[in-house]
Amino acid sequence: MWLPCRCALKSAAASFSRSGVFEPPCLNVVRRSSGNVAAFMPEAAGFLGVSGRDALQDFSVSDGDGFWAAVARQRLSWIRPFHRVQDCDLSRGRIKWFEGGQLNVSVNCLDRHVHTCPERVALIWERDEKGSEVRYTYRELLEMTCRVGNLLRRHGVKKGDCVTIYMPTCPLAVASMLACARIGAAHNVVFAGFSADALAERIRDAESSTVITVNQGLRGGKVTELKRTVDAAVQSCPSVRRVFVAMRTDNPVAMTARDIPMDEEMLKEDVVCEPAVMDSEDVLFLLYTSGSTGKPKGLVHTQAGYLLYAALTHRYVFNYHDGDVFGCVADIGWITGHSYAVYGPLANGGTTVLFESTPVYPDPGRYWDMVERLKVNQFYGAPTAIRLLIKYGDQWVKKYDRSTLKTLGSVGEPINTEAWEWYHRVVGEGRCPVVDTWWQTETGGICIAPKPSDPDAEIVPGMAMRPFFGIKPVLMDTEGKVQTSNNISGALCIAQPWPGMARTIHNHHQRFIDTYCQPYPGYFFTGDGAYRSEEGYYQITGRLDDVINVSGHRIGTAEIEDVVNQCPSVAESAVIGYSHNIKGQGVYAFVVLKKGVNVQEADLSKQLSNMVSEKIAKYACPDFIQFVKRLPKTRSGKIMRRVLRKVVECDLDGLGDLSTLDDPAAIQEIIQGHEKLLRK
Ligand code: 6R9
Repeated sequence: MWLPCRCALKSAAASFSRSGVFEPPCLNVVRRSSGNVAAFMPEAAGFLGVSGRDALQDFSVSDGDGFWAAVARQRLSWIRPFHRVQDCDLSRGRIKWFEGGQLNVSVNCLDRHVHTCPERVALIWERDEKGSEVRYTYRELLEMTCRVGNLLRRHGVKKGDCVTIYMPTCPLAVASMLACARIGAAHNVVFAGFSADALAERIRDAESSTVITVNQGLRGGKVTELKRTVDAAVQSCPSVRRVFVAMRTDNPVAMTARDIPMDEEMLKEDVVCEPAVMDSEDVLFLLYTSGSTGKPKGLVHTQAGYLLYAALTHRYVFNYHDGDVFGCVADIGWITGHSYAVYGPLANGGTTVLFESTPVYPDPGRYWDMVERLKVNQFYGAPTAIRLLIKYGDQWVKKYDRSTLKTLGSVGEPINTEAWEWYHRVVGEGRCPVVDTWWQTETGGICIAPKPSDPDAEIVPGMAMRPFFGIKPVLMDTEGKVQTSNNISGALCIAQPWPGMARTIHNHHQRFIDTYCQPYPGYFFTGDGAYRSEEGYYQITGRLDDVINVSGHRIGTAEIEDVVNQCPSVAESAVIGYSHNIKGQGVYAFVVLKKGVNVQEADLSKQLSNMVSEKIAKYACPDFIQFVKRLPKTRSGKIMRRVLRKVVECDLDGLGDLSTLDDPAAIQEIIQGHEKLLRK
């Protein structure tokens, strides 16, 4: 694997950022003082009459253009200034920010920091092997990025192409993302836990002709054959012309004519790479996520708006300051890794941790050992890991010095009160604010979180609470009307566009409109339900569609059903989520066999699990498979998932109105079968 080279031959930083065309970055510096708001947020210095965080939030929503223009001018470095802040029409799915503006995202994340502080650490790679972390300075990361950029260019990757990255969380993966941004290609990072079929589907949909991978992955001490998975995937991807293979372990792998040894070839490249001039609305990346159909959606994020939103939320939700070490333990294959392990921290000139391992490897003290060793100031993780660690006891936490911690973050799923309290009391010694951050792949960055808020403002356990700047959440009733009162639940929508939101679904703009813009015309529909408390705080109650959340990973029930239904013995299936005490939600599959099929249920269960793991990923495998004679359906043939959910939750009193059921006897059989399965 590419390691930092400690001797710089020449400066790789693009020199045009010194030309005076754009304002030099001046982060965390108060230029003009205008009351306490400017001390808190320098970008707000010009907002006359705005004092206090609440007033700033109000201003950011009521004068969104004024707010975002000021922030965009000051926080990003532009090659050419934008002439229009936004041109959006949510009802038509038209979202454009900072039109006329030109910039390069990699210059914003690297070159400008190399000019001011080349030797500052950009990345700390917390490798799977504990205690072997590697640091990369901004200069080194820029050089690595430039080499990858030149390599991609030399092999014909052009502006507008899409490069699929199938790699573990490591510096070369970050450099690959930034190299794409440098030369104007979009990246499509696919989580390295996805199977060959899932990877192939994403490569094909993204129309990638280039893939970047490693020989093998290493996670929790276990080797995964990533190159072999890519080999299998590209068999069904005729568009793929080249596969770059970097070496994460020392074990050689079979190379084909299509494969290019990446580390070796990078050595031949120059450390200077001319950045492409990009329009604000050019594509920065695609990221696939599950929806309520069987086909994952390639959400599209663009350059300026995404970067600005990731940077601003990183700075203010976590109260990140220069010199802090930011520890987001998410994999780069998810949006959290994109926004808070890579783009947000790097745009802010921060030091960010890349965590390659698991919370329990080599033992359940791994996170806190890392916090002590790397002197982590902000720790950002998932409730599922917290719940897992609670089971191992406090001693694994207390063994390590956590005095550097200032803020603790949670993301991916609702955090239950017990987990929140433990995180706050044991991990944070009761002195670190816990920020439960709600957001989605679609939103690009955090939309609701307890911070920023006044230092003494309350934080309620298990609640995301307050909208971020520029975010106006609304709750809709069943008729699609905005509910204005408090102490009420509804479908969570966002009433006005914000720079970080996804622009479309790759090649399926109509699906984007249908999913997010049509359900409540004029509003962005999140797919989540939420409750607004008496005090006006938001609490997310969960998905309203057929998407479940397993260990913080989204998966559409339809995707799992599609795989199960491919089994020749299966007539049909229904997959639902149920409450699981560690994973948040588990997967429960009801399966109807074809007539005349005579198989051992245990064997078939194993076969179906293997199929899900091979076609999607391990985390999507059902925890329970119940074979049933028929599924409860309405007379029009719709599976009544509501009823199945109640059976699995053992809430038989809550089965509700069964009068629309085609065959009420089906339910009795299902209840009995469920009880039998639990007794096993
Ligand atoms: C960032 C991320 C998004 C879905 C989202 C919601 C759930 C995320 C949450 C949360 C309750 C939180 N979710 N954060 N639910 N509280 N703090 O996770 O993106 O993978 O796209 O998932 O996750 O249901 O709609 P993504």
